[in-house]
Amino acid sequence: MSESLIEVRDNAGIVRLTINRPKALNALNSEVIAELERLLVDLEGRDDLRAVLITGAGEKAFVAGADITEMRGKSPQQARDFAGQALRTIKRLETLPVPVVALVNGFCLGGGCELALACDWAVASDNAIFGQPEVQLGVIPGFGGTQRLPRRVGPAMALDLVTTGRKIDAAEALRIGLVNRVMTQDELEAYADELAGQLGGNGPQAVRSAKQAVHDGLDQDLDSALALENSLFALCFACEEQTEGMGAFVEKRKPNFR
Ligand code: CO8
Repeated sequence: MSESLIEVRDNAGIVRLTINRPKALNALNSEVIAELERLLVDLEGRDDLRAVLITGAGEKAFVAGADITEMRGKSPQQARDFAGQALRTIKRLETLPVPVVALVNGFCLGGGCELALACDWAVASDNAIFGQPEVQLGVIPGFGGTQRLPRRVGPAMALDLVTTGRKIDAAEALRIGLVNRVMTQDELEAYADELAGQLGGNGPQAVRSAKQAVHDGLDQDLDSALALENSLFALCFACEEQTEGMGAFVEKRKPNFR
């Protein structure tokens, strides 16, 4: 039986997806993207989902980009379709209702960097290398990089990276805000458990609402976004979680969120 292109591990609703093409440094071809989309459609419908972690197989690469061998012979229309499939899939990842975190365990280039940018945050191993080198191949980022990178690191730094195609190390990625934390490969491996511990004690619906407030609010002017927060905050008081969470505080016990 052929090995799955994406391995799935589920620890009490903390789902870890591992892109599994280590021989091609986990490059994204249309099969990987289609499998990722199928998995995400399943995850979208799960009420017990708490977080999604995405990483690459092996110790060398997160994802070294879109698959250049597959892309090189495409016509403009085929390129548009291929990028369209990836854009749709990456958007599904971004809009999952729970925190989505990239565990960047090595090369994170081109489409790999664009995948990481669609995650709510990223943590990187100290050997990780980032970049949008598409101009060196005669193209531009096509999986959202020209739009999400400036929103994450600001337009000047994004333009530096997408026009020079230069690669940066984990320390620089941390400095410019592309990743939240840098750790060793071993620590990165343990991060899923750490996250399970951190999220496990929180109200699951509150975590979802917090993500929704940040994401939806960023697309709005400040006054509308503050009104959105106010509505979502009020809605918490219609949930059992708020009764349990605040009740537990007053009774000096740990909350038991269901
Ligand atoms: N696509 C296909 N195969 C790849 C890719 C890739 N992106 N990256 C690495 N591989 C393969 C190599 O060809 C090699 O295969 P083989 O063993 O069969 O020769 C294997 O992975 C190992 O790679 P290397 O031998 O090159 O390993 P090195 O340690 O020497 O180098 C690098 C590692 C620096 C990461 C190097 O592999 C590299 O530069 N890779 C390409 C990085 C890149 O340019 N990425 C951007 C791709 S373009 C993109 O993502 C655009 C997205 C938008 C597309 C729009 C749709 C049309």
